[in-house]
Amino acid sequence: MSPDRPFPTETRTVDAVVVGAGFAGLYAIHRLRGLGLRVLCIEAAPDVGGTWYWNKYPGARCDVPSLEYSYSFSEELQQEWTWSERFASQPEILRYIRHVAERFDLRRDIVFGTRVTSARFDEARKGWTLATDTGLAVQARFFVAASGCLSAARTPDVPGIANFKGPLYHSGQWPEQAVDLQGLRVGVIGTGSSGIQIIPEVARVARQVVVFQRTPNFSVPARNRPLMQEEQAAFKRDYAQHRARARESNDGMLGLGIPTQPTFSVDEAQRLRTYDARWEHGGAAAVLTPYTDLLTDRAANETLGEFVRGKIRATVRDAEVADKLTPRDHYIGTKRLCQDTGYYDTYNQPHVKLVDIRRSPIEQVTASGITTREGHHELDVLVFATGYDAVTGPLLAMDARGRGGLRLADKWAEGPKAYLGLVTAGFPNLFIVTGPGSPSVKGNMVHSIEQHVNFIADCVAHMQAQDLSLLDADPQAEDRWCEHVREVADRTLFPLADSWYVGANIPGKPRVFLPYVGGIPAYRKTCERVVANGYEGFRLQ
Ligand code: N01
Repeated sequence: MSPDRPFPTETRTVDAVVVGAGFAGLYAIHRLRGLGLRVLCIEAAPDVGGTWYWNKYPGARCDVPSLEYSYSFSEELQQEWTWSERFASQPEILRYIRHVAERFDLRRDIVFGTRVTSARFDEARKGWTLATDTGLAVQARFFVAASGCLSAARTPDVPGIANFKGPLYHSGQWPEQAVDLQGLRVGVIGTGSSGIQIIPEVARVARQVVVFQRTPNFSVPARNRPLMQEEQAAFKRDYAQHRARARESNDGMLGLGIPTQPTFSVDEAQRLRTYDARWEHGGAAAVLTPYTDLLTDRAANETLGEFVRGKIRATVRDAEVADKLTPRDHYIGTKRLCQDTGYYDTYNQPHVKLVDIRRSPIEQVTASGITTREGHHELDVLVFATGYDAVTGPLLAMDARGRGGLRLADKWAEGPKAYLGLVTAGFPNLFIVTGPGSPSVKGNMVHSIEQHVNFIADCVAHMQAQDLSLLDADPQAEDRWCEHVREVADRTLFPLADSWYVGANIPGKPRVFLPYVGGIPAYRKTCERVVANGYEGFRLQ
């Protein structure tokens, strides 16, 4: 027996096993318990929080407004919790999630510090057996994978990495204990959303910061600020209406309203005034949504891309550095648009250095730093903000085997297939929360999580009421859905970018556009139609 698959020392039998105790897993426990099911949740971390437990890096903050990035299922909860800032910081979101876990008494059904090592479907028992790295085995009729979309952190295999003498951190596995970077020389690899949040914060305390950038990214100011008491109270008075309105937008967020005009329906002067106003308002959602066609029309997109490039040039004093920071390889918004506080300005500080590793690639990590083609950088600490094996990575890591021993990794060898991003044919009674082919990362995650968990709980309730024990996807319905997801993506500029949305950041990962970009309202209507038609596309018995 391999060390990561110890013999079971304890076997527990429940009705539903949930993997992950982040936003998705916690709500799944709550809903499934409400149906009278015995539920057990398995969580790798020592606490609840998921993404918001692991991403404790300096500057970690949500890019969805806090009043919207929160559960809507309980009116009391949304009324009683007070947010302190427009965009909540990681510690505040973690406090909120802990509060939810206490308030709904969820912890008693969670085992912490336990990682799933395998999941097997058993035809005779019509259920799943999950093995874990602690020896705990769990048998359950239903398996709910709430393991997150951005939870499989990836540290690239840079030559010599093991030789580095100082500490090395990944943004998504930040240690529990405070990391003191005061007076140190810090190397940061990666300039995605995480790197762009980390770099200004590290620059506040470090003696020197060296940023190793492979691809420049677009970023827009967050314009975070404290939330005024009266503003919050006013929002809460109409909470239900705000939530309902947000559900009608493609990304599940209020933003500045749903766009109605195409880009070239207004003249350039008017357009620039609009872009400027949104830049001043702050937030990626506001900047990306003034016009209907910014993510479908190349020329329209370029007007916004060029506007942001102009902002970079106007902010960064050294023209050569500004040029290195200017993205030209993708259409704005086709990689997740970053949102920052003082990112570009950070490069005006004399102790912050930008190394373009496309021009001067990293040759190796040594005991004392990083050597690129152009020279050696002495460093005390390395920070990897190098991203994730997104969406499919956490699911494949559980080594799920469905009917006839079919491995999920084999079924998905050419790319993931899932009906509505919720279920995958051949893996009965397995539900995926925000899986591939659902809106998931293309909008307000908390909204999509609630919608998926409600769908799952309603489906389980339907099975209970009808005395059904097995649910699977019809492979043809699954194929049609995957084709639809692809077609919808192909009508946009998204698939053109080498982003994690298509798996381009993971060597060898099949290039498949992972989320559904048809918008949250269209997706929700499809789910509602599926249910109204007696779970069309599902096989229930
Ligand atoms: O990861 P990323 P992230 N050598 O994959 C670089 C969410 N999020 O953790 O572009 C050198 O976006 C890579 O370079 P390149 C959000 O959805 C949200 O930053 O592949 N560099 C890139 O610069 C986000 O999109 C917030 O050329 C290497 C970076 O590392 C998602 O999480 C905050 C490399 C990775 O960027 C992931 O963001 C944080 C190598 N071998 C995260 N490999 C909010 O604001 C990779 N890179 C809410």
